[in-house]
Formats: sequence, structure tokens, C-alpha cells
Amino acid sequence: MSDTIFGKIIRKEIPADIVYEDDLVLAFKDVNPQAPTHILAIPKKPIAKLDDATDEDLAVLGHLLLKAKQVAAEAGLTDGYRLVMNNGESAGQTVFHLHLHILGGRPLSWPPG
Ligand code: DGP
Repeated sequence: MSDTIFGKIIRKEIPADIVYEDDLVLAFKDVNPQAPTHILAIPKKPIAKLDDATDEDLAVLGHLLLKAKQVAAEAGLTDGYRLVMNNGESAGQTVFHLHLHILGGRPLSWPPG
């Protein structure tokens, strides 16, 4: 897949407020927060969107989900939080490097728009 702004963040070519990093995943604050806490968790592997993931990505996607839980806890989201993954343009995806939004710190309505 072609490079994205998140690829530049992974390579530290542009700054981001990183809250967690290991060999497989990175988590950083969203530049346009939609809630008091809005963190993005991404695999370092450049998968454009969930539809492009394969069985080879099983471990990294499981790791991403468990690290999202850890990041939410470390951010103090003890009263619930929402994980969102937009898949494709009509779902609202704008950056084509798979990412999980971790949102919390205010009541979140349902259904999402
Ligand atoms: P999505 O619409 O699901 O593709 O979400 C992309 C998110 O990425 C959006 O909430 C804004 C965020 N974002 C875009 N560019 C940057 C950036 O350069 N830095 C950070 N920290 N977040 C960004």
C-alpha cells in the first residue's frame, strides 16, 4: 500500500503525542479529538484497512485489541470507552492505514452517525 501520514508517524518523520509503542503497534493522541480522550492505535505493519487484513495478521490484530485495552486503562477510562474502526470511505475512513479509535471521557451516544 502507499505511504500515509501514519507511516510518517511510525518512522518519527512527523511528531505525534505517543502514549504507547512496542515492536508491533503504536498508540498516539488523535490530532482532531472527538472526545476528551481520543487515541489512535495502529499496527506498524501498513495494512490499509480491515478488509485488506489476512490470516497472516491474526496475531498483530489480536495484539492491537489487547493493547487498546491497556491504553484505555492507562488513560483512566475506567467508566467505559468505545473502540471504532472505520473501514472504507463510506464508513468515514480518511487515513488508509488501519487504526482503532479509542474514545472516552464523555457519554457516547448510540447509534453513531
Ligand atoms: P479515520 O477517519 O477513521 O480515517 O480517522 C483518521 C483520524 O486520524 C482522524 O480522527 C484524524 C487523525 N489524524 C489525521 N492526521 C493526523 C496526524 O497527522 N496526527 C494525528 N495525531 N492524528 C491524525
